Amino acid sequence: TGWPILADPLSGVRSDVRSVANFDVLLRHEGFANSHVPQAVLRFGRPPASKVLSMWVKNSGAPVIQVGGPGVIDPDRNVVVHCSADDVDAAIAQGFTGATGSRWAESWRTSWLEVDAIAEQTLSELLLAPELSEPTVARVVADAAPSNARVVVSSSMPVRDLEWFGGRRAAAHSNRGANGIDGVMSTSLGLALTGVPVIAVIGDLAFVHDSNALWGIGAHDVDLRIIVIDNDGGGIFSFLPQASELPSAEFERLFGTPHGTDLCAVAAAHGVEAVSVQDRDELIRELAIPGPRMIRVPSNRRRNVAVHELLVDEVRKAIG
Ligand SMILES: Cc1ncc(C[n+]2csc(CCOP(=O)(O)OP(=O)(O)O)c2C)c(N)n1
Repeated sequence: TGWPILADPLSGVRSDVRSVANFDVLLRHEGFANSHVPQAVLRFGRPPASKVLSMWVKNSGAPVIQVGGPGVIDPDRNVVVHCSADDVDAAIAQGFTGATGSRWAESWRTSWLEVDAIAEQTLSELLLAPELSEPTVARVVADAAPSNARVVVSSSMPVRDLEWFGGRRAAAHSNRGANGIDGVMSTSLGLALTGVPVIAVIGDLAFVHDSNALWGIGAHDVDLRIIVIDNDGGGIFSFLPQASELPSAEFERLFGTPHGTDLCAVAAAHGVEAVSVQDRDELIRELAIPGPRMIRVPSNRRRNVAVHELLVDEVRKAIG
């Protein structure tokens, strides 16, 4: 139809040439966001994790046509029509072509894809740096996961980092539900029990929350490779205003919630081999080894915010 497709890693269409993978970072560029305001939004399934995207759609006042379910997913109260994918197929079969082929449609989509390509190139180069960061982990997983492997990302930052920095190849499963961090190890193990290699990318709190899923893992022949991003607490909260507005001790007690758990020891207690990695190449090497294994990536919550800001800034500069 000529409409740009803003595709998250859970959509399965992210690698399509018509997809815009870096939509979150693009929409943080005020000039781009303001000059690309939509008149209507067709949304398949539930919204991506990006708050920037949902606010941009909401503020545009554009009507949202939601395709598929489950149920009517309408957190921003802007869904005007709910229909099924079959309804869309039927409309196309009846000759609905939208603006396909029109000069307007082509230039609209191209204006997205050109800027997306700039963002993609900028991020790809920056994320090649040897230092490990949480966005780098997302990009490495998207690019270096074996082609037959499935990726599972936990709620909180892993699902967001894959969406924002994972690039075009990012594809994953995630229990989105109500953003719960629970059950991620169990989901990953369940998927691995189907016989496919699984790479689980999970925050330290989510890992600790469901580490019990590893109980008895040795009795199963599973290739489960667990990447735990260990920033010792809830890294997502450092992006919120309370991170700077509360006294640091109070913020840590209420939001950061550091626990100091020795995560490699937790894995070892379940008979799962565990290593800590220090740089990008080491992560790539470890990721190639079949599981069950755990790879711990040490991180720092405050530095993580700075890394995100730097990446977004560099893309902003590259777009101009
Ligand atoms: C079951 C459940 N309990 C609590 C929360 C609230 N919560 C949202 S994000 C978060 C922190 C998660 O920390 P971690 O898994 O280490 O990921 P990070 O934020 O560091 O990416 C918490 C506790 C939740 N979403 N789900």
